[in-house]
Amino acid sequence: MLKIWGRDTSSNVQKPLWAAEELGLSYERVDVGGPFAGLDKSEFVALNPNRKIPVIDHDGFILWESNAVTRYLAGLDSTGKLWPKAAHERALADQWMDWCNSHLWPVFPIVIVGLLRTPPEKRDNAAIEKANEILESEWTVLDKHLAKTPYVAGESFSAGDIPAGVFAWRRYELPVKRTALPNLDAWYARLKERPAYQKTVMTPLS
Ligand SMILES: N[C@@H](CCC(=O)N[C@@H](CS)C(=O)NCC(=O)O)C(=O)O
Repeated sequence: MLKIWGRDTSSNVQKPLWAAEELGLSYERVDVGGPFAGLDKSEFVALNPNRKIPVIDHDGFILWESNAVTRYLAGLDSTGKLWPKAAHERALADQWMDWCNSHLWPVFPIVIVGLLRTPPEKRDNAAIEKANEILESEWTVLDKHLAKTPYVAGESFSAGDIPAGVFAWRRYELPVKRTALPNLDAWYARLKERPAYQKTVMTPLS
């Protein structure tokens, strides 16, 4: 039995949800975090002492950190559908997952919280604009990589596309200034064709 804790509007929760849907895993999701709160409850802290979502319980095995969870789920499938069998492809998938945590995640909340959760009169527009400029220059790095292969790890979609794909939905949906990045556009168009992406990520932002 797979249980996933976390509100489905969270970018980090959408990563394992998307992976689970790609693999056709059955799971139960528990709403916690954001408007549902509950992260400070002792039962939740016992699962994740960091008080963050997502967390999973897979037959009693508890795991947190969205990328680790996504990799774990991907690894459950022995056919390599999401976790490539070739070492260099796996390493590239890993690289781009870590890239999201190091380059996108530290900055994204400034834009998300600023544009979605702050009333216009209280917004720090200069900070939002600056954060968006940083993000655009980060996306340029992925755009250059995607000039070589259709997906981050090579010819096939993999778990490596999941974190960046979750943030790409936000990049294209938010009312921000976007640089022309044709390779990123083409990759994003490919992701949007995936039913699992449509179901778990292409949902209203909040
Ligand atoms: N590095 C962690 C970050 C987890 C994180 O910050 N999650 C956010 C949601 S995206 C959270 O728990 N926020 C509190 C809330 O939603 O109430 C991961 O990737 O899992």
